[in-house]
Amino acid sequence: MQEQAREAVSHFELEGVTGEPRPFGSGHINDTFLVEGEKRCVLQRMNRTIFSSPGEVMENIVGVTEFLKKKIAANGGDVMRETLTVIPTREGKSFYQDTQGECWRMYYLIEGALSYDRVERDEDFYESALAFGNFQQLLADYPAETLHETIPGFHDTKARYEVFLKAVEEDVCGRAKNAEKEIEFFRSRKEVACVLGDMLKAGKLPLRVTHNDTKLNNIMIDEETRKGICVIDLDTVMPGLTAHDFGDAIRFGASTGEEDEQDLSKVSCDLELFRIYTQGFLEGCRGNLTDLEIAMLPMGAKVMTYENGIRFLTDYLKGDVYFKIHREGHNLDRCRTQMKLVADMEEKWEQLEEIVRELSGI
Ligand code: ADP
Ligand code: GN1
Ligand code: MG
Repeated sequence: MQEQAREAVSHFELEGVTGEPRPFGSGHINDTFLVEGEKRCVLQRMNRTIFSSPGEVMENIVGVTEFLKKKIAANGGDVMRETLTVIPTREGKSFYQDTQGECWRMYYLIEGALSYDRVERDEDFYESALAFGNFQQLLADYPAETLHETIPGFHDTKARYEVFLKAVEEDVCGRAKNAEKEIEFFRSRKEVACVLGDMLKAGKLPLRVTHNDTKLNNIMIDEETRKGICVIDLDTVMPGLTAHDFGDAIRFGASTGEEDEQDLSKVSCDLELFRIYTQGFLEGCRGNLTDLEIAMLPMGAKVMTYENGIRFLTDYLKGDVYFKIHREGHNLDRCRTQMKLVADMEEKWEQLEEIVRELSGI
């Protein structure tokens, strides 16, 4: 891939590149490289199994980043650091397709900022919540109808549950026997898959322009000011639910263990981190959430953890075709941490609801 990465770089409107593209970051989806030069950049080979229409993904990203740049400028912010900048190809396109059909894109590196795979400082988690809440507010008047659905039914948990059942039934790799308890765990809670989708269908929850992948490592924290300076990984910006954005951030960042921790005694939902994120997120949303949206925040955490659990399990059963894995059984390990978190949230349910009530005043 190295050779192709180097070749791809030469097609972008960029001077003074030095050295080789180097693997970078820890995302599960795209192949990311750091490119050194006069201005450091990030090169990504987009995952074309997952994103079947890369042109549509890039149209969304160009639209959203240009929109954000106008708002950032109007607020006196730094347009080069507070959102991504798509570097065009020499032909003026937003991505380059190589002879093998692989699609490559480039952004300027957000300098002086880091993304974290776990919460190292509580304040960082609070700042990430402010930034994701603010991101949603900045996009509140984005023309949602112009956004392509880059992954159909991305957070349609009910549809994902059906896909999971089918994977169990087909059992193409003969792995279901290794995951009987896990399969039963999600089956016995199948109502979780419908709660938010049903409320949306009934018109009780508003559809907003959301990020849909609010993992802590999808935000850049400024090394000096420690502010959540830039929201990245914009592949799945689409209409969605506030509870999904809140919930995904909680399932990843408020866990006391890593997403793939094998020692489950280390994994639980930290109430203090839950409180800190809730506070930051509500502040970032600046009072623009409905009471029901706020009341559904704990449910968002549970649903997103359940959803990721069945996604990891489905991928394990299908032979690890979606998420990148780095060891045997990696997706099963990830599935187990999500189960542990769902069970822990169930135990702490009253407390999660109480924290939200207390901080929001609903
Ligand atoms: P994936 O979809 O695979 O998660 P991301 O777009 O999130 O891909 O990129 C993976 C990682 O690369 C991020 O978590 C972040 O650490 C780093 N990264 C991506 N884009 C930038 C950027 N413009 N500036 C700095 N770091 C970046
Ligand atoms: C993927 O792209 P990344 O690594 O930030 C996935 C998310 C999952 C997450 C689990 C497009 O996020 O939906 O919640 O892994 N992104 C996509 O860690 O499927
Ligand atoms: Mg990412």
